[in-house]
Amino acid sequence: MSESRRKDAAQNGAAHSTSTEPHVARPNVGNRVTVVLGAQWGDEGKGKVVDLLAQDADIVCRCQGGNNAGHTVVVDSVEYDFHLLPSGIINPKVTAFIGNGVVIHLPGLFEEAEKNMRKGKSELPYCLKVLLSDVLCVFSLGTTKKGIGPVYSAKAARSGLRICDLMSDFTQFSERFKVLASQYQSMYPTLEIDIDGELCKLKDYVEKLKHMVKDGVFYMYEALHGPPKKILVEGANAALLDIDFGTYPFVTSSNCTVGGVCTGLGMPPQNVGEVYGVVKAYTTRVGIGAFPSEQFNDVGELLQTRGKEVGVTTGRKRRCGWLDLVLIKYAHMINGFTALALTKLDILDVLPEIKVGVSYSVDGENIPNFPANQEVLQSVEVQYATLPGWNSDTSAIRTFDELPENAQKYVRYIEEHLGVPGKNPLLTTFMSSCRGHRYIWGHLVFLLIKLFNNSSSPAVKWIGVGKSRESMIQIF
Ligand code: 2SA
Ligand code: GDP
Ligand code: MG
Repeated sequence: MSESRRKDAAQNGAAHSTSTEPHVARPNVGNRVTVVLGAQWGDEGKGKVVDLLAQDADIVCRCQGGNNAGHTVVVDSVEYDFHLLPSGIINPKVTAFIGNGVVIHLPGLFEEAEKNMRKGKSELPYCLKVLLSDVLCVFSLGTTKKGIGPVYSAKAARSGLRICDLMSDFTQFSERFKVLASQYQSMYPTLEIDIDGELCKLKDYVEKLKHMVKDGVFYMYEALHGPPKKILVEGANAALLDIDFGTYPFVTSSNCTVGGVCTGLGMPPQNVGEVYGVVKAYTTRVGIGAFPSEQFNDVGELLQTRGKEVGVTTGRKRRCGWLDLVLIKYAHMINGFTALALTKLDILDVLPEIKVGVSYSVDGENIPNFPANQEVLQSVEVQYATLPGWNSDTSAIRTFDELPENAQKYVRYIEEHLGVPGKNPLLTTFMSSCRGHRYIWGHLVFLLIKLFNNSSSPAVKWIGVGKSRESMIQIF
């Protein structure tokens, strides 16, 4: 077992023996999963973070969304894009697990596996390592891009098609398929479905899927309660696209926040360990909907072109704006991030000054919360803090200490701003000043203070200054 795995196991063990609440016995929770979630409107660089964390992982899971997601991973200058397969699958030792919360387009799944196999130099049997639990499957509607909304609607209407049904009696599955097809045809009268043709194709998948399908709940239970394992969960889309907490109705159809991990994999909340929030150093949004810090000017242009902000799935240009800490704070309230990974800091290298959204006001009055109503959100005025830029190339930098002072300050500003009331300002300042140093005593002091500090402000653990996993700067 590697040192880090041993530490993980020890931490898990410690969690069941040292309760801080007297009289409340904590059960033996088993292994804990590390979760990676988008903290903005998606495309924060989750794929890269998952690939990095998956280096010594045993299992990498997807728990929600479908092939609307587009996660990029760059390894040895080869760019992979994952839509349904978890990004950590580049590690040949990892088992990819697609949970019940995911909606699957079967042809898309196999095409994606084959495409990435062709790109990779190795002969990774991607498909054979994929396990599907009772996921929903969807036939292409043709009219609605990836069909994510319709298939989740069918799930809620209890007429969805599940892999467990496809793998059982095919006659019964065919009946269910016909009911769903006729429901869709009554909703979309011009929709033509070749029922026999589609059923024939689906039947062919039964053979292909046979070795991959497992009971999801049982699989996860065994993984969580067996020997120590590093289990990663890759969130698709992001907090502000969450069906419940996002900028409704301009959201996706699943829970992209931490609750989606439990419902999408069939596991209890006490098995959730680290929750990484992935934060892009500025904000982007693809598609329509309110975007308070959007910049319709040279800054927006620069972020879009320098950041190559183009949708991985659809090729749409992403809208761009300043980092908005109001919405990151909101995402943190929901997800309880234990740490952050800050990506694309290098894109800000050329800006003389950088703005950060710190609060919203409506009709001149500051508001304490992130507005749920879209018209209100459209009308907010953002108050910005202006920080000095660093005007130098960070892309080759690999340690926090080597980052320009103003870049370090930008990172610390983000952490400090996400602090919650009740936080000790003296400790925060001291922690921040310790964080920049690599000296052992600095680390020890930092850890001790972290231990005794009640703050729920998540620390930035990783900073991205480039596309490859090597370009992630680790801050202890
Ligand atoms: P859907 O297709 O029903 O989930 O669309 C609903 C909204 O969710 C947004 N959405 C996304 N936003 C960012 N990234 C996504 N993945 C691709 C990427 C998107 C692309 O990596 O860039 O290529 O365009 C993604 N998927 C869904 C979507 O814009 C709608 O606002
Ligand atoms: P995801 O959906 O969150 O996985 O993100 P996407 O893959 O859709 O979009 C992120 C884009 O930014 C991809 O093209 C990544 O290769 C790229 N990227 C990620 N991190 C960095 C970084 O730190 N710097 C730069 N320049 N590009 C990055
Ligand atoms: Mg993406």
